[in-house]
Amino acid sequence: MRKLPLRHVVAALLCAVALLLISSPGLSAEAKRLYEQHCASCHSADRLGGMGPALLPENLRRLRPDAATEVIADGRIATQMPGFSHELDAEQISLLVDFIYEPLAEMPVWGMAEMDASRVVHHERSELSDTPLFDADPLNLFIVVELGDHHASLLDGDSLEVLTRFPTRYALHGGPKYEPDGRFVYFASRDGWISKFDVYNMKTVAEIRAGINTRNVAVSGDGRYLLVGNYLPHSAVLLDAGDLTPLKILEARDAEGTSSRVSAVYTAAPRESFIVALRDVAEVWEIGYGTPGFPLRRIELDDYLDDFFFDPGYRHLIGAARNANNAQVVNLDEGLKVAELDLTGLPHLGSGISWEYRGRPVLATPNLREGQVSVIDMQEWKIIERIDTLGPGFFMRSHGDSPYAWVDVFFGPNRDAVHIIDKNTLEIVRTLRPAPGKTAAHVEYDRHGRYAILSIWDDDGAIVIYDGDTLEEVKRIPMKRPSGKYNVYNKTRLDPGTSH
Ligand code: DHE
Repeated sequence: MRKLPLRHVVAALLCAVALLLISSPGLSAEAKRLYEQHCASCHSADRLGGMGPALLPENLRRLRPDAATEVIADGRIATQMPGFSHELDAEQISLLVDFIYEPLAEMPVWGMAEMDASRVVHHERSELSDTPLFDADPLNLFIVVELGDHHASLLDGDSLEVLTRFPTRYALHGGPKYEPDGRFVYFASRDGWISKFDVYNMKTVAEIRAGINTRNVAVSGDGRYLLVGNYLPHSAVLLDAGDLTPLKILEARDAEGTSSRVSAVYTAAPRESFIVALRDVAEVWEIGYGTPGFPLRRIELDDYLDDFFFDPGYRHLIGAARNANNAQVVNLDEGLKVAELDLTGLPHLGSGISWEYRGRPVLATPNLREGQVSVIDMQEWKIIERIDTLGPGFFMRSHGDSPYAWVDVFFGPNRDAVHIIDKNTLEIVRTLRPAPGKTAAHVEYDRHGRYAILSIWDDDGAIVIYDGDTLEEVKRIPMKRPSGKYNVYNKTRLDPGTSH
């Protein structure tokens, strides 16, 4: 037998000792204990996701372990993930990193049978009135999501009174989506529940759990179908909007079979299609809902795209990867990249808005890493202005009939400030601090552009209603960590000042 050199024997022994140490029950028990203490409340005890995403190797492919170490130590920009370096030392963080990259002994299954079994119809259509139970313009209502105690309020956009307040599933995310006439609205929770709420009758009428860890829901332009995007399983699920029956599971895989989280689903009503954004493969999908069989078209991209904006006609998609220094403009008809934009501040394109500036359509987006709003000419696809703000922003809003655009300063010491930009001069004309010390965020206009409503994003928070012309406060309604608010008319008529 060939003799091994001594240094190889020593190295092999050291490796064996290291492996023993890593897999020793003491260390994994400690990792489990740390996970339960610091991570489970948001990511759930089984690592399948809750308020935070699922922490499994299948879902962490784009995050290298050294980057995961940094995230645990310092937190993650634009998410609720805080840093733990003041509570955990390097060894404890490293144990946690090993723990989250460990495969689960058994991956949970969430297929047709599980979805079907979860589906509940609370009220049959025959039990519901076709006339609203309130006296208000049904197109000027708002849903206001209150994350603080998992409720939503139905607000009359004319009288500025709350018509009803009702419980929602735990941790909603993404905008609730209205069917075209605004009567029914669909909510998605991060743990997979899709709820259908009848605005006229002010009742939740049906629910289904369409995934384990879900991103958002989209409603087809004809109101007949819903598409749900999931991080876990790696799928998009098509539902019948009527009673939420699951119709089809689209497994998220590229042409080579590599599976991917679905980062979000969108409706492109003028194209009669859904657009599916994939997180782990460089593809975007278009699924026709107006054609039998829901045909899938793959558009191959140069890079992963994490965040999207669509031009008003849905001819172009503007997307940015979280780790890139630019954004890509993709012509959806041709399936080709037509331009690149030099956006270094981590644009939050999902919150972008558009308007006509000096005869040209422009897109404006806040940035999550830099205190700057980028204004982009959508004919030539170039940046025409960078408006400095007091810090990185999350949400930007306007209204087709308003001369102003609002942008929050969601991060940093000035998170209680919100800027108002004149859309004709691109200058900040007013900075408001509606509740000093508390985050002010996410503005939405009423149907007519008469009022702009802002959230004080705090458990002891409020919505603050401003006059759209004078910018003076009109009313304040206490609410529990109100996040987004969604006006029926603006959302269903695709007002260019809001997201859809
Ligand atoms: Fe969101 C919308 C992705 C963190 C509040 N968010 C969206 C959409 C996407 C997205 C793709 C558009 C889908 C839609 O509306 O149907 N959000 C992400 C992330 O990837 C990110 C950074 C990490 C994550 O945790 O998933 C993230 N988002 C947050 C938050 O931490 C926020 C502030 C609080 C929360 O709810 O968890 C938050 N996101 C929102 C809101 C909208 C949203 C209020 C809807 C905006 C609108 O007006 O339409």
